[in-house]
Amino acid sequence: MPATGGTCVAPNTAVTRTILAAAVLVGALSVVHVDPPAETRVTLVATDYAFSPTEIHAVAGGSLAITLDNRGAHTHGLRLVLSYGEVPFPQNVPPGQKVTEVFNDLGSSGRFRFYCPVEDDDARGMHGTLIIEAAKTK
Ligand SMILES: [Cu+2]
Repeated sequence: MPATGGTCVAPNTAVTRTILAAAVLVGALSVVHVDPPAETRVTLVATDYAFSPTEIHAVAGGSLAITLDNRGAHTHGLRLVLSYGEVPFPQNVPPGQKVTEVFNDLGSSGRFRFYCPVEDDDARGMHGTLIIEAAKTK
């Protein structure tokens, strides 16, 4: 009974394919897609005695590349206050110079601050808000 067998096999195969397709689809939908870590680049201009911009946004789990561009007449530096503590810019920047550093551990999301640790520059106005946003999922 090859003809009957053939007609029996074909629907079964189709049903199997449908079940497999549905399983694959369900599997695909249940996977949480996470974007690769975001890299944020910002140029922070330092003058005597302010930073511009005064607000920096970055993404938790990503990296933050900061170019500190000192256009003031005095040496300036930078410290980031993050969820786990303060992280210094590795060097102070002399007047007229630019230095870029990359911060790879931004800690948890939240609203933090950054400031210039040189003398009393923070009190003179050299500070800003650092917003670490939660990594996006979709
Ligand atoms: Cu300063």
